[in-house]
Amino acid sequence: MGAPHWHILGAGAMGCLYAHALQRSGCQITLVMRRNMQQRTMPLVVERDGLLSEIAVRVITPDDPEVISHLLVTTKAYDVHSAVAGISHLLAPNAVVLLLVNGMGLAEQLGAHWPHLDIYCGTSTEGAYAVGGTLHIRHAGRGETRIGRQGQQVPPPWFAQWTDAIDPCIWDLQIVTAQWAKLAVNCVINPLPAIRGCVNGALAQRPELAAQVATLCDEVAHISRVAGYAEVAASLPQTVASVIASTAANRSSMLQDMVHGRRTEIDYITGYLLQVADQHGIAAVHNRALFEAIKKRVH
Ligand code: KPL
Repeated sequence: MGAPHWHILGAGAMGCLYAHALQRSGCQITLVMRRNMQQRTMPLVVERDGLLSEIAVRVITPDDPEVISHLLVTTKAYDVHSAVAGISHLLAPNAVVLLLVNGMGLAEQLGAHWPHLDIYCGTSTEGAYAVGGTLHIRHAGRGETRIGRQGQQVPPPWFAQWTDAIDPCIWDLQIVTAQWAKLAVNCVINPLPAIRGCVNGALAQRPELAAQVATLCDEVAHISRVAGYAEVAASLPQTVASVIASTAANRSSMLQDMVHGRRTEIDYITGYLLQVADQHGIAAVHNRALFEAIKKRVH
């Protein structure tokens, strides 16, 4: 069997990063863009350590006659459902759908709506952001990609191509725990700099912010423990400290969304945490206050 043809929905920084890596490793890649897009190929540029690498990537729109067998979704969490609905007529029966998006619970929502789809989840700690130009991104920090489906021990055949293309790419038997670990870090690091308008590094440098980080970590760790993620809870303060250090100069994605007047992913990050807290009767006052403060600014 040849390398699968991946269609990518969501040509933001992460979508471009994966498109570039997969195409360079020999996969056929197509970006699914908006209906008014005229071009059929586009240059995609990835900047890494000051070096530019450009590829030409194929582009289609939902109006094109196409059958999608493997779909990578890298949209914002709140766009997943409507974006998949917009191309559902192109999906092969039993198409593979890999969700590499923030937040949790989205695979279950898609599965309930489209039970025939073969859905997998992933989470990534790669750092990348758009630098102007339509498909031009800068790789800001090396991380890892974890992919899995809760309870599935053996990776599907297509996963081999991912390990060739992405270094490191890990088949995670506990993908839900990996997603929760990312969500827990995001609950602390994403909204706080968004409200304070600072880079991530300020959370360690400014004493009042460091104190808030500690309070949030305690609360998120408590919810994590009660929800069954004791290991995530135990290492949360160290994980948060190391993510702050490795992304010190970065502006969190939520801050960038707020600066550009865009909707944020707060409902899928802190909002999801609060749903779990509610299920367990935990007040989560600090996360709730942050959630409400973000909701007041945009949305
Ligand atoms: O993933 C991130 C984001 O900005 O979305 C963090 C971990 C907060 C790093 O900036």
